[in-house]
Amino acid sequence: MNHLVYKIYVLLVALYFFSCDSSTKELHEKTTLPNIIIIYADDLGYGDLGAYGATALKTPNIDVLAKGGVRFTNGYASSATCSPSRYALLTGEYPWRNKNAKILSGSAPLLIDTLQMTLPKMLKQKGYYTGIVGKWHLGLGNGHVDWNKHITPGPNEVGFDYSFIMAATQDRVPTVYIQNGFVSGLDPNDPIEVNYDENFPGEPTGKDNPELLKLKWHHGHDNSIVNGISRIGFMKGGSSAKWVDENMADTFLIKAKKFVMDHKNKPFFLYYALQQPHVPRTPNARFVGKTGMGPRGDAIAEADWCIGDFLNTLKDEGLLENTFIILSSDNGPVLNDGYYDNAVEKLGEHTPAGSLRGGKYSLFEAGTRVPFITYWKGTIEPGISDAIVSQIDLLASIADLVGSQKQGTDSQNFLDVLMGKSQKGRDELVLEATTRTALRKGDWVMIPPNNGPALAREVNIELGNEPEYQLYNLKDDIGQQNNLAASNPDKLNEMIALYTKIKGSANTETEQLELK
Ligand code: NG6
Ligand code: CA
Repeated sequence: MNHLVYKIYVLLVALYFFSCDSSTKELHEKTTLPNIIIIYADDLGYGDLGAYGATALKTPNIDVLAKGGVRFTNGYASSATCSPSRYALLTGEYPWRNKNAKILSGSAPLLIDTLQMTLPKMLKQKGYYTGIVGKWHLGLGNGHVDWNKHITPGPNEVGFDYSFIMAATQDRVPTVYIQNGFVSGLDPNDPIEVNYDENFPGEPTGKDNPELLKLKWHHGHDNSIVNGISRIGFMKGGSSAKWVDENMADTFLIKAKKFVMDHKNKPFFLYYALQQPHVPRTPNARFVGKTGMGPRGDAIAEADWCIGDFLNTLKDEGLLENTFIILSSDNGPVLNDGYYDNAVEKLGEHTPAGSLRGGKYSLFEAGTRVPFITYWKGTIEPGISDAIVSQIDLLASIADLVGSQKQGTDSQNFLDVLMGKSQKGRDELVLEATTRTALRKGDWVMIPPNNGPALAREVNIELGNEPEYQLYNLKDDIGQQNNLAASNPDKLNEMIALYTKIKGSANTETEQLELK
């Protein structure tokens, strides 16, 4: 259906059913607003998918989405790490505006203000049933969480009707699922305690008890041991509630499918936040050895299978024609992120970042430029778009789709671009990596001087830090090899002026220090 006509139709019907009795309302809800699903991977790189050029690694199910929808070649996460990206995805605000938007510990307080506008809140106001299944990593509670009681505020207080989450990351305690604010499967006689400063007396750790480990830590990750894997942070108790890493993908998939089945008769929004291929990479036995690339490749194969199975549910239920799906990743790829899992050794010819420079944590392109696919059977025409799109714009764009005026601070409406109707994406975008920022405008990227290390040694990723300004033209130099700052002062000054105008006084303390 023509997009504009569709929107007018949605608006008229929405106006109509607000004046109807509840049974008429229900009837119309079924045929009006589309379901919306965000499928969000963790640390999946620009080059990790078949649809984005991978050949050694096969991702047939995600490729179906890419081939049947719009595959964006210039799609961005808002940060090169998880929590800031997810913050921006849900709030439409640049993470560098919030000084606490950094990689959060498992006991960090909720990062989103409960008064802030969020994507699920906006959709809820429009009558959607909203849910999150998977990785949260946006903090919980007010700083002193008792994991044995109602854990609040959390996702349910910022717009989600339903939540089934892991609190932070697979490598951080507490290693339990939390459903609607309560630890799932917890035995009250075996209470959970979490501490990020010190261990509980007598509890084994990866550092002191390497003989108990089935997966050895490489850097960090030497605290409490759960399921033979040592984590970040200390945890005690909660035995019956602890997750089994190898079953995590299936657990999230089952919950995501159940969410769809339970709410298929009215508009729903699902944020399906897969944990793969973040460390520790623990594919189920069904996928072990499938790619020859070790756990990282196998975890991506597993994620791809999960997405295929999930899409089959939508198909079987006849929902694909009425569901807008967005697939992306929270940041770029990393190989050794703290465990000896052969990600480097077994990589072979595969290039997780494609032809981009850097990776997770980096201000270079591979930090934030990620797979970005939109799919809506029968509504979005298949194609490839080179328009610059950012996850930060999903709030304003989806608001437009459902007829809401709500917006986040930095979120702009690019609905037509997401629908493949226009190629005119963002003019400019601030890129972020652990509070350092850069500017992309058109084909150009400017990275301000930064005295931080050029290379993150342990993960072996170039961070984009240089004591001098960097200026790259991505059209000719996608791998960011030729710094044109000295040879093109006019462009450099134009970029600096725009960057300063956008960032204003919001420069973070870290950056000011590093720029001094
Ligand atoms: C880092 C962890 C890394 C990963 C990252 C968060 C160490 C040494 N490294 O601090 O393993 O957990 O945080 O990743 O602890 S993210 O994708 O959730 O941002
Ligand atoms: Ca991540």
